[in-house]
Amino acid sequence: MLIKRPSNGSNLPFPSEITPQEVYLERRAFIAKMAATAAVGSGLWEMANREAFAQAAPLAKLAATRNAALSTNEKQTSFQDATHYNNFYEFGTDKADPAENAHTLRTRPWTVQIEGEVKKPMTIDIDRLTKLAPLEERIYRLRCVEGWSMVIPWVGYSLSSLIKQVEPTGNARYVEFISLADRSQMPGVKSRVLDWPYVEGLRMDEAMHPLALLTVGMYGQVLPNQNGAPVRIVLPWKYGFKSAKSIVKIRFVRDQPKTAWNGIASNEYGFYSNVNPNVDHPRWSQASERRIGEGGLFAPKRKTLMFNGYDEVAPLYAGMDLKKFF
Ligand SMILES: Nc1nc2c(c(=O)[nH]1)N[C@H]1C(S)=C(S)[C@@H](COP(=O)(O)O)O[C@H]1N2
Ligand SMILES: [Mo]
Repeated sequence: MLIKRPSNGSNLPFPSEITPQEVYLERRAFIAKMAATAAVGSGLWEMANREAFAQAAPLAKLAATRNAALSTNEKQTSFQDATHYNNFYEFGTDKADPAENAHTLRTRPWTVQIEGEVKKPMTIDIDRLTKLAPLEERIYRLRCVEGWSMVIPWVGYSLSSLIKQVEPTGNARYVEFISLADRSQMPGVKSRVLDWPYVEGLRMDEAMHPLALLTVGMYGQVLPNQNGAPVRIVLPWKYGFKSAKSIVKIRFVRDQPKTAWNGIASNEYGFYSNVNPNVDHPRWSQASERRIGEGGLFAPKRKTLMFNGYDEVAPLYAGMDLKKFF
């Protein structure tokens, strides 16, 4: 995510400062090699090794049935790319920061508090939440507002399954997702780049759409910390920032919630944030995108599709001016 250098003194990049992923990954590999060379024969070598092992810790497997009807056949992004090119500002603003820093996130014990306009509010343990409905694997495209996309086999179930259990009242018109914001586990929360906690939201009918996925895993395993463990949302027809990570609270409300990115730059990030090639970001075009891992620096960009290609959500926005409600 990119915003103007805000008046609050944070220092986010301008688009011209975005490093293409391939250059970026090569540069990091080079730096790592140099560091390893320098470290041989010193105590640093042992430290570097320990780090490598810590990152290789296996993630628990998660059995799920593929939902072919809701899955794309496109080539999947590699696990390596999907876990090393992330946006998770609680762990830093650099694409590699979450992979480097998110090992300090403690995902057990973990509870999600469900509150607000519901008949059955509850605080549910993550292990119970995971078993609330049969787990499905869904291969979704996810496009970041910055102009890149990935194809990831997510594991979870429709958010609607959870919503039905808590029985929203007639006053529930929107739902808010609130991420953990704990300075002791998340080094990025010290920075004032966003107003913490990270908050996102949906209109109720969007939240009830079968594509909205309550997500607990990817690539047949539990979520890696950098991808939003232990539970996040994935909304494939919206820009990636709507898909809040490491959720601790789900709140049903009457009024449209104030969301994190909209709060910091409302002219750039609207509430709806549907992928839309016809509505440019004020500072860059949204007409095309780069598929992460695809063909190096000079690979042609792909055309961005309306609703990221998920046409089945179109009825949710019938009659709305999507230039106004961007
Ligand atoms: N809590 C929280 N959720 C977040 C973000 C964040 O910074 N914090 N970044 C968002 C953005 S901009 C994107 S593109 C996706 C990236 O998800 P991925 O790293 O799993 O691909 O997470 C979204 N969810
Ligand atoms: Mo994003």
